[in-house]
Amino acid sequence: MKEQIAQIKENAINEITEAKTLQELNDVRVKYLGKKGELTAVLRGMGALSAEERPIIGSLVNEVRDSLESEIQKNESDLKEKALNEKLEKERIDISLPSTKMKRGSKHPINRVIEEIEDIFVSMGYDVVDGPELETDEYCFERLNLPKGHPARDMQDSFYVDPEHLLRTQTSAVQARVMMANEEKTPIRVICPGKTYRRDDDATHSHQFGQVEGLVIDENVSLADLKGTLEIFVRKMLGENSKLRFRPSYFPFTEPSYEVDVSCFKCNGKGCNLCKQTGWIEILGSGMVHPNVLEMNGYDPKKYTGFAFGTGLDRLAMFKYGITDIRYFYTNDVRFLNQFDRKDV
Ligand code: 2U9
Repeated sequence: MKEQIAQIKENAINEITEAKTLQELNDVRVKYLGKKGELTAVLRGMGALSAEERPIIGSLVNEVRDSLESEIQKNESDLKEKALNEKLEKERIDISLPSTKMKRGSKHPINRVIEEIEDIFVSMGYDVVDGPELETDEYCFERLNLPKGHPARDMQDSFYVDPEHLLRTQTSAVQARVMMANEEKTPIRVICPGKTYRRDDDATHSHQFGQVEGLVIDENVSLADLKGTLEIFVRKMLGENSKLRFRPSYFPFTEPSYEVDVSCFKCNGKGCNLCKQTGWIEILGSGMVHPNVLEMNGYDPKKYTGFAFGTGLDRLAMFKYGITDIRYFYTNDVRFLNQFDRKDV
């Protein structure tokens, strides 16, 4: 029996060494050590042995099984390493090959302007607020001191979807919503950028355009606060040497109201084609919030005052980036957009 075991061991070791693949190695394992394997069969036949022989043969079989196991393990790790090396060799990557060029997008100039405005006002403690583009007549007009039949409603030919709903003509509706939503009637400091819609569609006007409006409400807010705020904003946005000029104007939601000009940043106020030789460019509308608007939106005009302002994003972007035709913003010609690649991002 000892010879039989020695023979099994010799055969098994030979076959283990000769196994070329993990599959072949596993077959050898099954052949000798599996349930129906040759070595297992020896163990099964031990019942026929004498009581003295049994432990001797038993420990011999265990010894052989251990050495076959370790031999298999050794060959297995060699084969695994070999397989891995072959795989790595097959999948070798040539890192010196040129890469596939990825086309990077660039931020639209209008979005750049929005982000810049947001940064300026957030640094002064303002919140940025959004609202619906489809508005009610109530928030777009009524609550802004524009009752039905008010002549200013004709000024802004609007897109009505039904008698009570329209595409917002200005973002002011958002500020009215902020005022109404503030149940404690605490001070407000917000800017509201967004898309607005009017029935213009000639060469210089688009039916849809970007706007940002601001609203501040608190005790003792004065015209000086409005002027100081707009001065900081314009200087940060268009250059530290910008000068502002306030011209009296009319808006239904503010009283007094002003149109705000900035000294031409191309000619520094001397007069050029950009400012049509006037030295000034109109960029903002503004004013002190009309007491009716405060009252209609739940703020006591005896306690509170406020200022508001609004500007067109397209115009600002045109000035800032020297763009001459508003239509470039909306045709999405990549040659135009590529000029604003992500150098500063
Ligand atoms: C509330 C109270 C007051 C917002 C204001 C302007 C002046 C203004 C226009 C400038 C160019 C829009 O894009 S544009 O046509 N805006 O001139 N907007 S004051 O006043 C408000 C808004 C909301 C509750």
